Amino acid sequence: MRQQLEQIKATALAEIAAAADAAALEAVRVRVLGKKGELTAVLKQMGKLSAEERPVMGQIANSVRAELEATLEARKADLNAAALEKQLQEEAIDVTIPGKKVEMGHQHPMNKVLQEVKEIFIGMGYQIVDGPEVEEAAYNFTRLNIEEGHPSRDRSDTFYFNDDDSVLLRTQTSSVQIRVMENMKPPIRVLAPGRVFRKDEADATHSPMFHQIEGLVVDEGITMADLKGALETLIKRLYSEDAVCRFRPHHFPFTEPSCEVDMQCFKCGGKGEIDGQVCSTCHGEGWIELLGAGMVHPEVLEGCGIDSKKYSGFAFGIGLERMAMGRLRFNDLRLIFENDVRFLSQF
Ligand code: 2NL
Repeated sequence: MRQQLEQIKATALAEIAAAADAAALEAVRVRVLGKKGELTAVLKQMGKLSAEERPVMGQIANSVRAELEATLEARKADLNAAALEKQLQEEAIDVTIPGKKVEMGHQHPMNKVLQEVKEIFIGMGYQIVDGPEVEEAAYNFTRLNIEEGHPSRDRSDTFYFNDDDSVLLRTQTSSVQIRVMENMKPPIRVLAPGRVFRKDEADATHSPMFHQIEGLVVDEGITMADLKGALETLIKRLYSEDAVCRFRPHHFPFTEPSCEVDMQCFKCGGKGEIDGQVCSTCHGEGWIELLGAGMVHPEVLEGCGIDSKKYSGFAFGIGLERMAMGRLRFNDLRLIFENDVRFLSQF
């Protein structure tokens, strides 16, 4: 029996030393020390021993059990420590490696110009308003005095949603101002920036979607002088205090009288040529067209429930892309929509 115990101990110790992980250790423990284990099986035979041998064997068996238990614990601790060490090695972070650079973005150049224009008008007491891009023809055309059959209503120029041409993608943000006049009482001072849509082929100066900024002022005693003052302020603040403006007669159905506003060409100084060459910025005109404007037509006012004998107003419409091209000095509209970072990052 003593030999049996020595044999069990020697085999178990060798297996414990060879165990590669906690599961292998547990298997040894169960096989040797478990309820149905080898050591228990030997102890069950103690009954066959003489009264003198029994306590001696009992003592040997207990010391084998104690030694195996202690060795198992020690080996388990060693394996845990080794596993932790391995994990720490594998998950080590080199805090000295330089970080990945995050490129900082910035506002789109057109948004910058929009922001500048908004701030100039907010400074003159205007309120920023907006409205739907999907609009009724009534608001986009009819109530602006644009009658049935007017070329701008043509299906080749405007995106319609239905067969009776009553719902469309707005072609100008004037529709927003009609809604403002319906809902607000004078004095009115609003600026309506937003996207507008026209069936244009995209080229250097056209896009089927572009941005417009329209303005509207309605109060008692508003005259063309107020219109000129507001627009000259815009142009001088946006471009330069030295900018020279020209107000040229024009026609719009929704304003009377109407005008277009030009700025003297900053490149050639209004001469139309540089060293005998036609100026590439104004194409020899000496002037750059910036926007359209006029005194709100009395019938447009009346159509919104505003007494045209008591009140008058002026309105204007600016193409934001064109304004941005002049302000930031580039000459192809498509650059605005392509979003090529090589272009955008210059501003
Ligand atoms: C342009 C310039 C313009 C207006 C827009 C307007 C709005 C209302 C009443 C009267 Cl609610 N006018 N807007 C006025 C003049 C010019 O836009 O070149 N448009 C084609």
